[in-house]
Amino acid sequence: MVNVKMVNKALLLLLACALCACQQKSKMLFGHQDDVVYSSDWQRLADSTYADTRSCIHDLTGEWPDLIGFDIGGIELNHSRNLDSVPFSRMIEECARQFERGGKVTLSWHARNPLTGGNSWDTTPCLAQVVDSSTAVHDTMQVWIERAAAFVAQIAALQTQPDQLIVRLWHEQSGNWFWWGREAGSAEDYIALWRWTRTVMDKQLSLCTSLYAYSPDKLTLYEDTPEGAYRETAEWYPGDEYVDIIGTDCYHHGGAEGTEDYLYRAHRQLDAAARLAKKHGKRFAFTETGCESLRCPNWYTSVLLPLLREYPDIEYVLVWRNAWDIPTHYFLPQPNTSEADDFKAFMKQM
Ligand code: BMA
Repeated sequence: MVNVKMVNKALLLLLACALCACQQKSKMLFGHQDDVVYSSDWQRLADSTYADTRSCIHDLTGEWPDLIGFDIGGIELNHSRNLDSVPFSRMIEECARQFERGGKVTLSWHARNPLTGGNSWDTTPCLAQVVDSSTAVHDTMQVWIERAAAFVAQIAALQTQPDQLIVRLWHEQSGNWFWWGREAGSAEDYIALWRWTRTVMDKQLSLCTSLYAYSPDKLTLYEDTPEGAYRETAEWYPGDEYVDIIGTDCYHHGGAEGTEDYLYRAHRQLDAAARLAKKHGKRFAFTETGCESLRCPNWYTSVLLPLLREYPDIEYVLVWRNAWDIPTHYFLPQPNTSEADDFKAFMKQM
């Protein structure tokens, strides 16, 4: 005879597990670029030890960040510091600490223009040459990708848990501000660059693993409809074998008056990325966002939070850096300000 009590107990257990799984799934991670190396009024930019680690998010909330973003721009030239003066040795130390705490790291790469040697924003066209294996620019790029891959491999090897490292390659290609942007070459060339980069990285990472993220920005190539946005997002997609996470980058400009425009673009882009992610069975993220100088009051609780609530499948959201070198270029508030209270309230409700 079936013991009713036991069946009830088993059902309750199942329900508890299901609830638990739901709760785990809905835990969206929050990240900040360069969170532990500087803020607008402090710097930890020496090649030093763990002892003086500090974090913008920890200063605000008392908690260590779920996710930290770092940029490896400069590694291609064997520089000792990245384009924002973060020593690569320091980056490695901070990644190790972050992984030990159980957190995640996302890497981006503002690589220089391999044709001119100018920075990422030097849009002198070069993409077709870069992917043409008969050119000298291709040879340069091969060396650059190998250097980047060797550095990424060092970081990947520090992971203490699966899926702690996310490498976001050739981001914001839908814009026209980087040399790999959509005006600089065809979707075919962009995809070739992406696949080549990932292939070299995979080889150097060997047994270590990383997740790879694809993240367009503004979508203006086709008609301003959900279909047009999706078409552009899908056209530059490097392919299922190469991409693990599909996301988008979208910023709030123009203070409170810019809210409507931000939400409009964010919806378009998030909808397109979510649709592509679903279709291809990929993870989904809000790979970069923010409101510079927090010019829109209570931005975190009044603009970002309601937006995120509409997209429970977003795995993580990353806001950009609190630059030590540009006073107005910050995306997290300073502690002890009204905006800090807003951010704390946001983090509690995330
Ligand atoms: C940009 C700005 C730049 C910075 C670059 C790489 O969005 O923050 O000042 O050099 O990212 O971090």
